[in-house]
Amino acid sequence: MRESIILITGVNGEIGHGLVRSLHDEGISNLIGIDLNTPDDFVLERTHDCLIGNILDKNLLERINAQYEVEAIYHMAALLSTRAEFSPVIAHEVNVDGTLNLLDLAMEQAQSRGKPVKFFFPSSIAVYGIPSLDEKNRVGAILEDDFRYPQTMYGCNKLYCESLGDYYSHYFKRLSATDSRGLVDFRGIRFPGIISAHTLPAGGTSDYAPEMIHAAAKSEHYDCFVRADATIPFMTMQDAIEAIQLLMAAPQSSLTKMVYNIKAFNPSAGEFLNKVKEYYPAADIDFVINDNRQSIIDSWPADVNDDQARKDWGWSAAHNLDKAFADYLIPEIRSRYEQS
Ligand code: AKB
Repeated sequence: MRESIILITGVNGEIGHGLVRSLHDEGISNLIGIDLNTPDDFVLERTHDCLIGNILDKNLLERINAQYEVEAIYHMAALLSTRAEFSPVIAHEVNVDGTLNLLDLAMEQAQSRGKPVKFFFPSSIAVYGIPSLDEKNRVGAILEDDFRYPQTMYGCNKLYCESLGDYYSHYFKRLSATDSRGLVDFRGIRFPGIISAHTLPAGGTSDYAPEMIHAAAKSEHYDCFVRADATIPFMTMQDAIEAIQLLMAAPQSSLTKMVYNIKAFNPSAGEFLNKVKEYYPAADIDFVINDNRQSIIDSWPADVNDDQARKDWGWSAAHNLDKAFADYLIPEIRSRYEQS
């Protein structure tokens, strides 16, 4: 008998850490991680095993396929938006070919088990591309079907992978004799910027918010690379993980979309800095604008409409901006830096 497992790719990344923390706290002990780098002790102590390797390595995925029964895949590995602009072809390989490999693994597993494999895909507000700042300010909270004209390689990759998820769930090899519909149970969330108290992001364009608060906590200088009026939605890592768990637990029959918007709060960078200064009055933060990164933020929505996630699977953020700081970021960040 093959051992039954839950697979997390990019397990040593930000959301990987958050997921491992929460699944482990729920008592789930059959987590297998994959990461390019050896995960830190936090992850190693909370997983059954971690495989060091690349999701582009088909031999590695074949070994997993042969050795385990995969119940669910949380596919978190990706190159984020800023990093992807420096290496678009590599980003395409990792973000698209890597996702294709994982969807294929899910399909093979589902076919051999004769039951669906749940597949969680973290999409992003980067799938949206609003042509001008005037239009961004005018349109306000946008729906899932609006403005899907991404301006970054990462956004293009995420949008295409949403379609691949739809293909694997509903139309896979429809000309063959075997009916594979529903075997891959693909569920996605278009995340806003995520702010964790425990980890720092790497290579994203929404990184300015988490970087500001962590720099202030460590009494370090920080140059914020977007203007004070730059506005996109954000949420805490706790809320992001809660959303993944809620969506993955929802009955398939209640889902009307494959990929959902969710939101929590959407301060401008200036408003976020003011909040940081309420807790760290000496925060040493300047605005030193990088026009190219700013233009990416300008193309992303200032707000999204998440009514469908609320209706279909009961989504609602626990943290608005005030609660994010008072109940989560400040207490956890303080204890983190006091310990180190
Ligand atoms: C990024 O900035 O690339 C990500 C995202 C918004 O998906 N954090």
